[in-house]
Amino acid sequence: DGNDGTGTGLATKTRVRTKQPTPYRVLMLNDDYTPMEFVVLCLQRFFRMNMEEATRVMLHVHQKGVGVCGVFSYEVAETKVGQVMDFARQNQHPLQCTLEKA
Ligand code: TYC
Repeated sequence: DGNDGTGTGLATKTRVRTKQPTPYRVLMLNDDYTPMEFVVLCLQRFFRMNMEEATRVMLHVHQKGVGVCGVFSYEVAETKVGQVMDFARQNQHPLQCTLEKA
């Protein structure tokens, strides 16, 4: 409970730190060349989306230019951006993924 448990009444209370990490959005950007199926595969593989969800997000990006893949801590967001960018480069697609403070 934050007291010292000795019954002395000593003022030993401390606040439990509950600070949450700053959330970051991972964004997928549209381009003219990356195949739709490849974007769907990325969303399934790196963001654990099912086919329906991944297709919906991909079509949103295709039509609007940008879409949200998910919201994560900075460390997780940065890792996912790297995974998508590495996978796109390996497959010679210009797909771009980035992050921003949510
Ligand atoms: N615009 C691409 C096409 O017509 C498909 C695409 C969708 C590319 C989403 C990137 O993030 C993206 N083949």
